[in-house]
Amino acid sequence: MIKKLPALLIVLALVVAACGDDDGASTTTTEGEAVTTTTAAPTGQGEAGSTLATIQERGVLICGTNETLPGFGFREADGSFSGFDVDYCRAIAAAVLGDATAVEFRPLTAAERFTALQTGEIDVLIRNTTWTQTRDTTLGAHFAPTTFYDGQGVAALGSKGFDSDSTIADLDGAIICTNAGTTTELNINEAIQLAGIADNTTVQTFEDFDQVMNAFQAGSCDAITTDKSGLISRKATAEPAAFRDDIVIFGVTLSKEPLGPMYRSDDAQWGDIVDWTVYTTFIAEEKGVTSANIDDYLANNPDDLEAQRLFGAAEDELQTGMGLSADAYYNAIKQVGSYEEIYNRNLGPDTVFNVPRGLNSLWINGGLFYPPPAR
Ligand SMILES: N[C@@H](CCC(=O)N[C@@H](CS)C(=O)NCC(=O)O)C(=O)O
Repeated sequence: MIKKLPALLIVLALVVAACGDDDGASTTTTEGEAVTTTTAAPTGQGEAGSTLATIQERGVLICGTNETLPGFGFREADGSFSGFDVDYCRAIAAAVLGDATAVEFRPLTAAERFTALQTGEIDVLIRNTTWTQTRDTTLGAHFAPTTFYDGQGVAALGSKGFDSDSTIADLDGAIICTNAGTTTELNINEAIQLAGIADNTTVQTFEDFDQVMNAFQAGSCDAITTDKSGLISRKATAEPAAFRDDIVIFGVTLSKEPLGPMYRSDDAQWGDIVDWTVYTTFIAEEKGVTSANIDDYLANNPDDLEAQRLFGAAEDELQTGMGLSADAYYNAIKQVGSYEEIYNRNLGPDTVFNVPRGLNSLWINGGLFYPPPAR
């Protein structure tokens, strides 16, 4: 009990900070992130190494995610969750619990997400979250390898004279809308200043992106801005078709937005487990291993010692040393799939989004994914 008291005080300090109340010790950035010099220690699970034990005891992974971003994190009409980020929650559950369905999805807005991670309300945050220096160094958290390389974009309506060649300077006098608690908000404010249009131009923020889209559709916003993946997702699912077809995404990219899972930094074992779940999806794609062929692959490729180790079929496997079962990453691939499968299922050519792989390709295909060797 005595041991728990400081943790409680830290939680309270973070909650106060997240609500924007500057008490001198803690401050919030315009992203709504709790930034504190003395209370950044993670508070959720206490002892290092205990996240895994907590999840195993609970029998369920609690994954913070989006519920309003089709293709990444979305709550379907029947209450189920879908999306690229959601599948990474499932892959971690498969690795840790042997069951990709053992996940409780906790929908979070951008402004809520970091407090939920810090207080231990969630085990991991996978919600189109950009890896930045502030978030990496002041929130008591770390990032897993990037799963989606993105960049910030802007969209407006063709009927108002915009097209894909439009620039930030063309937004002089406009109302530009986005959601609060994001890197987006910071980047757009910098961009309008650099374009010399800040005096005339308004950046308006909303709690979530559904509100942004509603205001855009109602004509209260001249332009919207967020990660380009988000713009593609929102355009593809906008109704009615006349509005959807009128939305144009500018060619310009305002920033780098490397998106990936985020976890508390007090528990290195947990961080390794999440990191290697991500690497395993890359390695599986490198080898052409899929959920459908993994058993045949292991049976037919006894000389691929790396695969035999990573998927738990060899004596010198490394997963048990990480606190997992030997077949942890076999389960992740068997039940959820390789990076390519996760990508195609949610964003690929057969989906309404059809997002080109671009930077989100393996190094052997000209992209940025270069997983370390599993040895
Ligand atoms: N990647 C950026 C932006 C994340 C973000 O919140 N994006 C918006 C638009 S793609 C979103 O997810 N909106 C859904 C919501 O807030 O409910 C960040 O980490 O700050």
